[in-house]
Amino acid sequence: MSDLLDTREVQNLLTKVSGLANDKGDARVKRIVYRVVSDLFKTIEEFDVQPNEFWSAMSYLTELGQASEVGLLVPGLGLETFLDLRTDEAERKAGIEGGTPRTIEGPLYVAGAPLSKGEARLDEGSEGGEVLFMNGQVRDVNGRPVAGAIVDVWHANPLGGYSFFDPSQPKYNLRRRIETDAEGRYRFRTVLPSGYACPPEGPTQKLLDQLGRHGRRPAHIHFFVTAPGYRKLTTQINIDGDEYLHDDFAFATRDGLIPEVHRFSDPEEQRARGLNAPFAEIAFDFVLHRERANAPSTVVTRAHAEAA
Ligand code: MBD
Ligand code: FE
Repeated sequence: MSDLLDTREVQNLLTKVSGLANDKGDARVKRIVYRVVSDLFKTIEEFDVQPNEFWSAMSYLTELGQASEVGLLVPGLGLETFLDLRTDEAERKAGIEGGTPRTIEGPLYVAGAPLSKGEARLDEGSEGGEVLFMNGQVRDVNGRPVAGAIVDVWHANPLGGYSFFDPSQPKYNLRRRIETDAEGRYRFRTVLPSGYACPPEGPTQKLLDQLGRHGRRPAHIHFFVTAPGYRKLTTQINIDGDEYLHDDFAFATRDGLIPEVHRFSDPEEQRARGLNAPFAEIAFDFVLHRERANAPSTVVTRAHAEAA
């Protein structure tokens, strides 16, 4: 590689750029900016990046922000999964083991969904698709039920679209918060989601195309599970059988998060649930860890929409 990076001129430039030559500002930010800009300089050198290529990358970043797809490219590049792997490692070091595996939040959570006790219906009956009943228990690692936990659930409709981001859906469609009952139980009725596909004309898919990758996710259901005194669990379950189950562009599929889907095609069983078509049922329990001081909090502060 060239010696340009090692010249006094470039080294002085980096020092001044990152504010390391002054005594104001934030020391951690300065060190991180120094590293990131230095690494960019190195990349430009190593690949002999030409000005046209550089400015095309800057246009790309602008477009990514304008299309509100930063939160989509981040999981697509494995960055959100890497943050999870780091949290997993920190927990292992703190002696936290077992419990329901975490996986990424993704970009499509909306705060403030309707709250109910014990049970909820997530759809308004206008979705089509196959009815899904899901139920389970929130427990601690010692098997004790956690009453009063909040199961905050959100998922896509049978077309793979999420309410709020898809303005054709009702407010908070397929988004609810359910408080567990005295036995730590929750249950809900909804419709089976379909997998998600990145907007085909968007900047995320544009980069994925250049990487020879698709932008598809298997069908999945997201959860935040919280309870006072417990570590917040951010996770998802996948719908078994999906062709993208182990080929997720967002790298969120994990062992332990693919519950069995029970199918009910017997008309008697359908009638008993007030239905006249085959339906599906999933049982899934969430196991939480108690909060503790020696591990970083799992409460992640990030910008969320709130339905108007
Ligand atoms: C999703 O539904 C999702 O969960 C992620 C991580 C990325 C894009 C769409
Ligand atoms: Fe999702």
